[in-house]
Amino acid sequence: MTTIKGPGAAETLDGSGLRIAIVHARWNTAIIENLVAGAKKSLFAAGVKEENITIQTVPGSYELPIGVQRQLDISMPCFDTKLTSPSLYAASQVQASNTGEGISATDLLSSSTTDLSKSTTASPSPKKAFDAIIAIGVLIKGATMHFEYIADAVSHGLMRVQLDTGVPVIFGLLTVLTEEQGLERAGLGSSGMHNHGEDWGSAAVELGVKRRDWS
Ligand code: DLZ
Repeated sequence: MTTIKGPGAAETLDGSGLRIAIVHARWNTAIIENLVAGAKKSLFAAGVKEENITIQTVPGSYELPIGVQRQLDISMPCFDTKLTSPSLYAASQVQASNTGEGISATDLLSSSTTDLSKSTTASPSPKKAFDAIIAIGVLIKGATMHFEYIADAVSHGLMRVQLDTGVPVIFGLLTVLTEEQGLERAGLGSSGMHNHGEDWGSAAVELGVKRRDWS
């Protein structure tokens, strides 16, 4: 059966210079593994090099936002988890672009020599090592409200990380009512539904390339 759902055709993009991180939960591993494989398939098809793909795991989907944020922490010297304020982060970016060096937000606060009023340009730091991050998890609804709370928290957490840092975070969280729905969306069902991980890999390439253009 044909369907109108899906992202539509995108231009062919060259991902050969991109660095992509995948952070995935381990709950519902059989489904997760295929979703990760699908994402990697699309990354490779776009030319992303294996050595430029970092894979990190967390126990469950609830840990995805902190897992993603920590990937960015280690790649962005000017981002300090003690100070997650976007405005302070932006200020540290200004400082970094003026001095040519990364500076932690903590340094920024404690430094008596920092004078942000002299800063006129706010170009993005070149120190963000990842062009995009794919967060992958599978939440299967149970008998309690657990599912709703985690789905809501993870959605907002991942959005917050990407808007606070400017690094695209691809939403690879399946929120399914049954195990079968999860298997179907990982390309493991009998209906012939495609592996949604492939869409997420393509989205990471598109956003990674576009983010460089937007910078
Ligand atoms: C506890 C739990 C449950 C019941 N179900 C899922 C699930 O379907 N998918 C998932 O990714 N994680 C689940 N978890 C684990 C939580 O996400 C989290 O790892 C724990 O509550 C510890 O913080």
